[in-house]
Amino acid sequence: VPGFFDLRQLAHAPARELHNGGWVEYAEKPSRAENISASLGELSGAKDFGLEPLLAVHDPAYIDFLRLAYTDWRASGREGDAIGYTWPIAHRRDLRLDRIDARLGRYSYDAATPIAEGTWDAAYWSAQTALTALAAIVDEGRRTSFALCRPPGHHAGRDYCGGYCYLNNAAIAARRAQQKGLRVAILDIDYHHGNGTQDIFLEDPDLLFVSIHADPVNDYPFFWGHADERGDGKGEGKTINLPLPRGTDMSRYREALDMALQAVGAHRPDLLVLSFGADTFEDDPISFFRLREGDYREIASRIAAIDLPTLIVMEGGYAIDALGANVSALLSGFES
Ligand code: Q9C
Ligand code: ZN
Repeated sequence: VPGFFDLRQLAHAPARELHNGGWVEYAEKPSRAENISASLGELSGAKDFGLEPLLAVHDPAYIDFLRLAYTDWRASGREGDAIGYTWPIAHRRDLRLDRIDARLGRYSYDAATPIAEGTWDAAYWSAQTALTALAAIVDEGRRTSFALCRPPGHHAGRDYCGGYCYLNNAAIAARRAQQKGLRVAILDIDYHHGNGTQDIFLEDPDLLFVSIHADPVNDYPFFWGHADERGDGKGEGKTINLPLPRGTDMSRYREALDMALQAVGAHRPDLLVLSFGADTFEDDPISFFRLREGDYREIASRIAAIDLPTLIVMEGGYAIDALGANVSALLSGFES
C-alpha cells in the first residue's frame, strides 16, 4: 500500500491540553507520526493542491481564524498556545468578534485543541497528504493508499476545531473525489465518533457516513454519535452510527463492522474513505476498547473483501510505541 506523509506535519506541537480538569501533556504528539513512519519505511511527500480543496469543506472565515490565531494570541500579550475558554452554546449569532478569545470560542468546541506556532502549517500539510493519497487512487490508478495524516481531522467541522483536529482531512479528500464525479462512502473506525465528518455531510444524500465508535453516553465527544442520528433533510438515512460499549473486543466489534460494511456496499460507492484510528487498541491510554494488533489485519481483510478503491486516512491512536505495528497490521490486511 503506497503511503504518504509530509515532514511539515511535525511542526504542530502544543505543550499541554486540559484533560479531566487538569493540564496534561498533549496526547497527539509528533512522535505518533514518527513511530508510524519508522514502521512503514518508505513514505512519499505531499503535493500542494492549495487552499481550494480545503475551502470546499471549510468556512473561509474559519480558515482565516486558524491561519492567524496563534499570531493574534501572541499579539494580545498571551503566553503559550492559543486555547478557548468561552463557548457560545446559546444565542450563537453572527457577531463581529474583535478579541482572539471570542474567535477561539466561536471556532472551537473543546479545550483539547490548542493552536500552537506550527499548527496551521502542519494541519495544511496533513490535508495535502490526504489529497495526495487520494490522487494516487484517482489519478494513478492505485487500489489502496494510506495518508499518514497528523494532526487528525474527523472532529473538525465546517467552521470548528476540536478533539485534536483542525482541518477535516477525510472530508476534504472525500469532497474532492465527489467533485471528480465519484460516489463516496466514509467508514470511520476511530474509537471516538467522527462528529466533524458527520456534520459536514449530514444533509448530503450522495455520501454515506458510517461510524463505529465508543458510545457517546460514556465517551468523548458526548454530543454526537448516538444511534438516532441518521442524517438530516435529503441526507436522511445516509448517516449511520454504531455505538459500542467500553470493553468491546473483536468478537463484538466484528458484528458492527459487518453491519457497517453491508451498508457501505448497499450505497454502491466508487470510493471508500476509511477514517482509521488505532485508539481502539487495548493499551490505548485514553480509550477503552480491547482490540489487539492482529485484529487490525482482520478488520482490513474484511474491508478489502467488499472490493472498493480505498483511501485510508489516519485519525487517532495514542499508544505511541504500538502505533507503527498496529498501522502495519492494518495495511497488511489490504495487501493479502
Ligand atoms: N477526558 C482523536 O482521536 N480528549 N481525538 C478526551 C476525555 C479528546 C480524540 C478527554 C479526545 C480526542 C482524533
Ligand atoms: Zn479517536
